[in-house]
Amino acid sequence: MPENRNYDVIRIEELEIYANHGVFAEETKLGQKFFVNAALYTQTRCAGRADDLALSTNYGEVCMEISRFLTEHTYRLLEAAAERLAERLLLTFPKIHELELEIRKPSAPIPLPFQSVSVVVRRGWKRAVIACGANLGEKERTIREAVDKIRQDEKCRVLRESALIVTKPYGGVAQDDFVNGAFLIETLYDAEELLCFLNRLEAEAGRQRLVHWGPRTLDLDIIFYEDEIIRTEKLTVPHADMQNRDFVLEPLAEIAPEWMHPVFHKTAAELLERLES
Ligand code: A4P
Ligand code: MG
Repeated sequence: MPENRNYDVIRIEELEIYANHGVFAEETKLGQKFFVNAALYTQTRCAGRADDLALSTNYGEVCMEISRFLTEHTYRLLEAAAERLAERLLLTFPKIHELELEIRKPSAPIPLPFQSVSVVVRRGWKRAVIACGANLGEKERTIREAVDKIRQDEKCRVLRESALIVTKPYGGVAQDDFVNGAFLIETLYDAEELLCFLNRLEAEAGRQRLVHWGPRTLDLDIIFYEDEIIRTEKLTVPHADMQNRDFVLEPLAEIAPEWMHPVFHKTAAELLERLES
């Protein structure tokens, strides 16, 4: 974890679309030709074995969606067109795990001889583990409501949920017992966007930040985000203290025992075993 699946590719080449993207007024008024190339990373084995389109992604429908999207919208930048189109395709076609998308603009207003300019983006569903904790109010219900909200967000899919466990407070602040758990998700948010989304859910649950490590209605921490190592002012991933917390490692080992910690190079199950010994 993240699973090292071997993805197959469905490729679309040089799909021609007449649309109105550009910075200049003439471009948005008159329009011009764009060409789209896409590599859709997916698994085709089942569809291939069964010879059944219902088990695959229909490239005809993908082409129609690309055409519809690029003609219905007007963006100043190719970057914006590519970003939004990539998101639309990932949300519309659930079997596409990741995609590479190129939008080419051979008639861009450049007063020099050139063949084409293009923007290429690679976007996809990312795996993350979120740990949750609550020790104020209706703890279990607050956590279950938060997981439901995550499930309802179109940019998140909840893949696995651990059991919720009751734990003694850790960190030296005298307070009520906690309920803790963890869940495995796939998301289109990057790590910072995911943190913002989780902070919003904490606020909606009535979270007030009064005492560091103190009582809270809801705490949602990012434990892992793919195998990324992030150290910014706002975010430390993997979570900085996870290796010392049985209330994180126990649920984590239940839902993702093989997930390799990218700094310690130990699996979740090994980290739990080391803490318990
Ligand atoms: N932040 C940095 N990295 C992350 C990350 N990976 N995930 C930043 C989430 N947030 C991250 O957190 C402070 C800031 O950490 C955030 O604004 C974010 O930018 P906070 O939740 O606002 O403040 P806090 O609760 O005082 O700190 P923290 O670190 O979330 O608390 P902990 O470390 O989660 O500890 N005992 C038991 N048994 N069970 C518990 O769940 N929880 C705590 C809180 C103490 N004792 C506990 C439990
Ligand atoms: Mg937190």
